[in-house]
Amino acid sequence: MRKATFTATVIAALTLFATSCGSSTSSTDTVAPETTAAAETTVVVTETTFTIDGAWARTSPMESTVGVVYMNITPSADDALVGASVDMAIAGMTQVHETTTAADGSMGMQEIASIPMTAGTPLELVSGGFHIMLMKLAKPLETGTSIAVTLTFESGATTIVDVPVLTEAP
Ligand SMILES: [Cu+2]
Repeated sequence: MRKATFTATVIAALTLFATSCGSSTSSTDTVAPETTAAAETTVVVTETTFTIDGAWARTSPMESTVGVVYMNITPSADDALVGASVDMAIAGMTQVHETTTAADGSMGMQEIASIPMTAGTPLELVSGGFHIMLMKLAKPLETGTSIAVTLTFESGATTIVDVPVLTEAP
């Protein structure tokens, strides 16, 4: 039954196509809706899902004005992490960092504009690697609280992660 229906639909579509191509004077009217339909098909939005696990922020010592956030982000499609942010009431500035090792072996870190992500593979934000840096903390991060961290991806997608403040990795 299904096969028969499908065939009938194809024939109908072909007939319609032939009709629109065949007439030249009324083609503007006929072609316009087809163009719209095609455009709508192209614009189908494929939603990328981001699976987050192991998210945590390290408790900051009383005098500290910086904090750090770690997590694993697994995208369902290739993408790139291009930014992170938190409420200004928590930290005045948030950056995505990479840990670097200088020629003399000393460790440092710097802001990174984009971290490529492969579908199905976790991007690990870990101590000694990529991480989210909270700077100009309004007050030290306290264990038992949590921070809403907004992640921004190259595709334009954003996701908000509720990050618990812990003393050590979960
Ligand atoms: Cu950092």
